[in-house]
Amino acid sequence: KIKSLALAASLTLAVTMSVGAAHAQEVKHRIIRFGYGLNDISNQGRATKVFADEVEKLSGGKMKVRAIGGAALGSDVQMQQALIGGAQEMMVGSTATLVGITKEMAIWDTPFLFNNGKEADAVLDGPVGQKIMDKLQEKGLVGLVYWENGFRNLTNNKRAVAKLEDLDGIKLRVMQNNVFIDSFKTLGANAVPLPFSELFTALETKTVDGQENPFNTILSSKFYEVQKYLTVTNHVYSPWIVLVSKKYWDGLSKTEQKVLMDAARKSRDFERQDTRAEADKALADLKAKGMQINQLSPMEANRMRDKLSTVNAGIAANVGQPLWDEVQAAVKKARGA
Ligand code: KDG
Repeated sequence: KIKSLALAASLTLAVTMSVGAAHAQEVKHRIIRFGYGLNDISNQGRATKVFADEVEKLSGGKMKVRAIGGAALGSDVQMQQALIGGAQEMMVGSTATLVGITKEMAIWDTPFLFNNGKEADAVLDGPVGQKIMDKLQEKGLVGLVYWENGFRNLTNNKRAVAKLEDLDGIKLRVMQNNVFIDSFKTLGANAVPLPFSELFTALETKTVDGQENPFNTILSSKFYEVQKYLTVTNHVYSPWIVLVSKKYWDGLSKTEQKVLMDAARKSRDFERQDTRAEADKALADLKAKGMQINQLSPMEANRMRDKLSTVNAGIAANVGQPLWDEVQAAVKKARGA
């Protein structure tokens, strides 16, 4: 009797396990709405296409990514809420727009945190980058990978910004994020938070005088049509982050999750290369389009950096000193110091 009970138990176990395993490996027909803010011809659009193609390939054509650019599904903040609620499956957007959900994301807004892409990759893809990404889960979002938005530079219509004082009174659109608002207020500009989707019109109608974004975006979003001066400031490195709705993610099989993760990694590697190649020649392109370009002198960059040290203290207080220290240590390590 005991023997048959044990047999029944082990049979039940075997059946449960194989059903579980089948379920874990199952790949269903799925349509994934993947939203982003820039247009299709941007670096964001190109990498989304790589992601979509890879998902289709890895899933044997069962999982299809519907890429929806140009903020047609809403601004970053609106899409994040749709993901949390389960009304949209995926998106890519700025980490800066996530700070209202996960305050630790503000660490990536630290002015002059990274000197180059290599440092950014090492820290973002390393343990502390993962730790910050994982904090999104308790808020209903799953971060897969960081992409490169890039080093941000300043454009405006008022004057060439050669020194700190030239920023005085310039009405500058910033992302909807306190660190950006504080940073530019500290530097003397009149910082106006606006979603990216409203930026071109705000520049065109002169609601704001200027904005700051990587060369790639100034080019792909045609800001050169409505902005005269470009100052190479490289004042902060912006990451993008590829997100999945946690509600959606939790309903996927292990195999389906792996398809998304593998495709995200592939898109990340493509995106960083593509973005850097474009950034390398974008300045010449922007000049050819008629923008007047100047470099911020190292002395003026240092004056900005000094002024912004109060902002750094605020970020450290907000995210917690231990996390701040961890990121600083990771940067140091990436620098080989
Ligand atoms: O959806 C647009 C975003 O990806 C955003 O990151 C672009 O850097 C950006 C900005 O200035 O809003």
